[in-house]
Amino acid sequence: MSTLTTTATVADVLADLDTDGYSIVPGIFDRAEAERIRAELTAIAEDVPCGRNAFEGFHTRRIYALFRKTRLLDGAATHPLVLGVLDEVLRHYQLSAPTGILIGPGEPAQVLHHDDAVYPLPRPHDQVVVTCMWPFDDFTEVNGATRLVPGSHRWVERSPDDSTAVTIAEMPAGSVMFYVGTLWHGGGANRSDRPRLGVVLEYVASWLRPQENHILGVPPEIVRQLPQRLQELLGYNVYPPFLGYVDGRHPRRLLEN
Ligand SMILES: O=C(O)CCC(=O)C(=O)O
Repeated sequence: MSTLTTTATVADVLADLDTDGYSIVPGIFDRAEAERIRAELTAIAEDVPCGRNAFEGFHTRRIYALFRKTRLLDGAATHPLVLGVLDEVLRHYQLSAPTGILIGPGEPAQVLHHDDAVYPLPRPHDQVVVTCMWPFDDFTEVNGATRLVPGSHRWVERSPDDSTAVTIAEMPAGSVMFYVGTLWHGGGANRSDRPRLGVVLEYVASWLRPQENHILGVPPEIVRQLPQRLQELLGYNVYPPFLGYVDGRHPRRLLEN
C-alpha cells in the first residue's frame, strides 16, 4: 500500500518503501497552510526563469537555494515523520537538492530517471538518497503529478521502456511522498492551465556531496537563526569520524563568530 493515512508511522512508510520504493502520506499540512506556502513560492518564482534544458523543463520554473528564500519549509525539512524515516534508511544525512518545481502548462513529461544516478555507484547498493516530494497543489494526472515505476528501486541493469507500467502519484496538496534514490520516476506532463507546484526536499547520506552547495547558497547570517537540526541538514555537520571539518573543528563553530 503506497498511499497511507494521515496517522501513518515510520514503520508504515518503511514497509511501503521496501515493497514499492515510494510512500504517500496525506494531510501533513492543512489546506490553509498549503495555500500559504503555494502563494509565497509562486511569488518567489516570478523572478525565476524557465528551465534551460528538457530535464529542467522549458516551461518549468525551479526555485533553487530554497532555504535562503523562504522560512515556510523549515518545518517540512525537519518534520518528525521525515526524520524518523531518514534515520532508518540513510542514518546520517543532509539536504541535497531542495527545489520548488512549478511545472508550467504545456510542459511534456520529464524523462524517467532515478535521483541517485548523479553518483557513480554500481547497482545494487544501499540507499544513499531519499527524496520527499511535497505537493502544494493537488497533484492530478492532468496537471503533471509525478510519474513512478513501482518496484523499480530493485532494478539492477534494467531501464524503463514503452512496456513499463507507470503509476501517477495523484495526491492532495499538503501530503508528503517519500521515494528512494533508486526508484525510476519523473515529472508528469502539465495539460492544465496553471502551474503545478511541488517541492522536492532530497536528502543524501552525509558522506556524499549534496547536489546544491548550501554553505554558499544560504548565507551564515540566515543559518545562524535556524534550529540546529536544520543547520546540520544544510551542511553544518560532521560525518564520523571527521568528514566535513573546517580548520580541524566542527563547522557549527563558524556560526558562533
Ligand atoms: O516534479 C516532479 O514531479 C518530479 C521532478 C523530478 O523528479 C526531478 O526534477 O528530478
